[in-house]
Amino acid sequence: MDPKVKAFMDDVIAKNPGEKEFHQAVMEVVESIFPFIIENPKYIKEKILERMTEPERVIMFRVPWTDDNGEVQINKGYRVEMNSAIGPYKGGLRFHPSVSISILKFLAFEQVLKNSLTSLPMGGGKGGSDFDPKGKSDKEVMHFCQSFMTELQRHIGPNTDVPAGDIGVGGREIGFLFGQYKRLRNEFTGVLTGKGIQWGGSLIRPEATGFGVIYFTNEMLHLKNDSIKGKTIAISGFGNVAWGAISKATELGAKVVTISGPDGYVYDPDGISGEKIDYLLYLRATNNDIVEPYAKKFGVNFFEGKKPWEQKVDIAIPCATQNEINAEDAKRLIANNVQCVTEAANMPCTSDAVEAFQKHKILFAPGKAANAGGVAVSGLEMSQNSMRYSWTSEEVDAKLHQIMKDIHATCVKYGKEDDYVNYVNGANISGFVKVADAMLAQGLV
Ligand code: NDP
Ligand code: 2IT
Repeated sequence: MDPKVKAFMDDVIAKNPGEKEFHQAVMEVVESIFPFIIENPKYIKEKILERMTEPERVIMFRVPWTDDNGEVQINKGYRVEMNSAIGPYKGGLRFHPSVSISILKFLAFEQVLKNSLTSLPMGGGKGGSDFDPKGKSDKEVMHFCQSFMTELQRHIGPNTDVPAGDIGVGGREIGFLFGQYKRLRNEFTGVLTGKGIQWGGSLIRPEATGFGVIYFTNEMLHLKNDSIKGKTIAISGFGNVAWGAISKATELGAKVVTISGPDGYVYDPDGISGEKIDYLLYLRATNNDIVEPYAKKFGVNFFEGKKPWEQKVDIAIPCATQNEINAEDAKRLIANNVQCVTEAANMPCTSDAVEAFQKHKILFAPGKAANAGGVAVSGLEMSQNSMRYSWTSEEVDAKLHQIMKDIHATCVKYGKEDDYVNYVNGANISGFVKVADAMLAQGLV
């Protein structure tokens, strides 16, 4: 490792002890942009990287609520307002028992660069709670969301900070959060995205992340005079992002053969299409946890406690959570001649897995580029709210498609190496430049 990178990372680790996901995310970015920064000393002189790795503000709060048995429950609530150089803080809320300040800082840091890549004026933030929506009644989720928003509302606003969904936060939770914000503030504004379409939401927002992932994958393949049509795909997870990616991949003629949950994965050799995609939504809405019922219903194999990366596929698209593809998984995928790996989740590949894919010249798309379609359509939702107007599905989808093509082109511009596109470098450098230049222009704030 370059001694300057090491010194920088030692400092980040000393200042943020124990936050291993945050260290991992920063390291990945710093390693890839350092050669560029060295050539542009203005960023070093003004300590742009040091400033970008320190959140502008972190809010932590208590979330008390009462469960259906009348028992008092206490959760932790957070919002990391990472960077507002190019727009209001923007990024999702995650409700999952694993949520910690380290995970939210890594997500917020990634979000800053991702939002910059969309070309829309959005800064970066992330928030959430260690609350686990699994097994909770609608009433319990509502009580939790109302308590969470009672505190969060004083820190956010349509021109300040605009949260959205992430793991464990979908349409139901956004509804409860929005209702409470509106009641407390007495204003109907675009303070959250991912709203229902009857009350200010954007068409295509639920599908946007998954659609964008597939548009990006197709762009990478087009550059190789190939396309997604006829390809076999392994997907992990079975949440919002997985659903959108499966729908679009199938529409474009690819075959998705796996989905997974905490219980294991399902292998469906005929491909997940038609009523099977609808069944995913049903499964999510009803048991919200395991995928095994899919295998039983459609008479296919279920592999308990295993990950889908052991199957032979052309494309792998991790759609669940961070660090779900490790070096061992990468080795198997490579041995099975995987052509392309697209990160749909945030940081689903460990650093050594990424290194292995790049070493073998496999098309590899980092999450901050490939999954930017979700937040991009959130940005379009903000525009529609400001205009008090709504675009049709076709209009939003066309804008999303163009944004994904543009992100791909930018990554190629900044990441092209002789016969390979290093999409990690491309995304990190191009995401960084816009934010860094805005920070320089705005002085030491
Ligand atoms: P959902 O809650 O809809 O689905 C999450 C999926 O991941 C579920 O299948 C869930 O299974 C699984 N999962 C979550 N945590 C873990 C864990 N610790 N171990 C194993 N499996 C886990 O979330 P989304 O689909 O919205 O998000 C999926 C990923 O995509 C996340 O990384 C998110 O940050 C990222 N993302 C989401 C965007 C969006 O617009 N929603 C935009 C860009 C990225 P289970 O719940 O059964 O544990
Ligand atoms: O990780 C992400 O980009 C998201 N969860 C979406 C954020 C948003 O504001 O739509």
